Amino acid sequence: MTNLPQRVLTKTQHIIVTGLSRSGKSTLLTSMMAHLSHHAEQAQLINKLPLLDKMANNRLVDAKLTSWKDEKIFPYEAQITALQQRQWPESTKEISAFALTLTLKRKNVLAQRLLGNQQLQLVIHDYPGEWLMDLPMIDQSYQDWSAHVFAQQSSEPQHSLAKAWLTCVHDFDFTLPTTPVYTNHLIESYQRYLLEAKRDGMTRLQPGALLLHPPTPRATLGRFCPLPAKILAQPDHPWVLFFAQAYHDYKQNWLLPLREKYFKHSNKQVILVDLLEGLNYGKHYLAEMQEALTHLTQSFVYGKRRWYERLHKPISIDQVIFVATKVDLVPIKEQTNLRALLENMTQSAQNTLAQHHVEVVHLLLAAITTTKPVENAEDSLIYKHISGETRQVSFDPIPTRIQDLSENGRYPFLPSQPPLIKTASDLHAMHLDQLINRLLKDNL
Ligand SMILES: Nc1nc2c(ncn2[C@@H]2O[C@H](COP(=O)(O)OP(=O)(O)OP(=O)(O)O)[C@@H](O)[C@H]2O)c(=O)[nH]1
Ligand SMILES: [Mg+2]
Repeated sequence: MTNLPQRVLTKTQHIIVTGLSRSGKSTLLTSMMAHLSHHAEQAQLINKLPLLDKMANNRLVDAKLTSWKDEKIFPYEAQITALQQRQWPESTKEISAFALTLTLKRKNVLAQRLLGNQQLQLVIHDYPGEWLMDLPMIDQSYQDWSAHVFAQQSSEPQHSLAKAWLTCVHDFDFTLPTTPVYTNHLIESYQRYLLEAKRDGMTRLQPGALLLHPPTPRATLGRFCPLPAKILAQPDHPWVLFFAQAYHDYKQNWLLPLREKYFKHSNKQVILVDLLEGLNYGKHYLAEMQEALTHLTQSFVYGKRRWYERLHKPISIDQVIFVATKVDLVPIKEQTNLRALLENMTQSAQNTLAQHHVEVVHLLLAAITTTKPVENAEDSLIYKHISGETRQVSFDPIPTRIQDLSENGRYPFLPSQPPLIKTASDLHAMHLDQLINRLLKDNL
């Protein structure tokens, strides 16, 4: 019996890791792989995933990273090489995938004797955060999208950042023909705003194609910008027709296939949120992030499938795990509040999910620990700044609700260096075992 075809013994779970740009997706995947392969090694001296052991009862025999179908494989080795040089890996430019194949002993002794080890394959994609932000556009018309962008730019902090663009579009002569010279003039002004807003930490910036080109041959897609209300009010205006067509092409030829291929086949969703960047930038930024999260949850298919629906109902997400990332950047004492803030931030997304009977979990996580606590100063941390200098910082108590965030609170964002490591197994994480447990829970 032990030589049953491997595919019969392999269970495949698709997990979608969702997170805005720079939220920590790639670092998490790297750390997860490093820890699981270390954990599976028989000769390991220190157990860095203690909770996993408790649940899985030492059943993990092997963890392997393999390619998935014909997709580009996640550059794990390159990520580790960068970390060995004390550099954070680069921002992701293209989509990659991997299958994390875990070999496990079975819980039931008899089944283990009859069938041998069980294989669980977790299929995970990594992609630039920008692509995610565009998904809600699929359900919006060009006109609605345009109006929405201008509404966003009427309040701070976007308003100040958009000044040059708003002047440009306001003074623009829309009787000019829609030839490349003029369309590019307008698009490039909008693109400069997007790039500047991204540098300033804004997240809801669309279309992502103006920040990062879709892979060729689609490189010409996504070249449009919003139009002011006075022009939009004329549905047959040549500029409206021109940009509405470009918007339509972007949706049909890039966003829809993207969603179909990468975002529609998962059972579990991990949503990464970098709250610390938010705390550092202030209330407006956190509120903006909250809205982005709510919009995001509208782009996925949720719902618990009953056992008799499994064959005919398309795959849908039945568990969502919200994760506050990089928690090594706050003192341990503040982690309880940070978790409450995460729950507060995701409240409206949770309401949507509750309607679909989706299980929602909140976790804190540091994929790579880069700081140390300070003796006798619970509100402080010590870390190595990217300049190489060792620094100590202290924090004010973190609020549990966005509205309680004080404008003068001290929530420093620490540009820390990754730790000095020789091999991948030297990496340390915080609460990673809790996340892995959740991902494996229904399969063990
Ligand atoms: N201290 C600390 N910093 C982290 C951690 N994870 C990520 N970072 C920082 O956050 C940055 C972004 O992390 P990435 O993993 O590249 O984020 P991403 O979501 O893949 O970003 P994109 O590829 O641009 O969408 C890194 O370069 C690090 O500076 C962590 O666990 N601890
Ligand atoms: Mg990345």
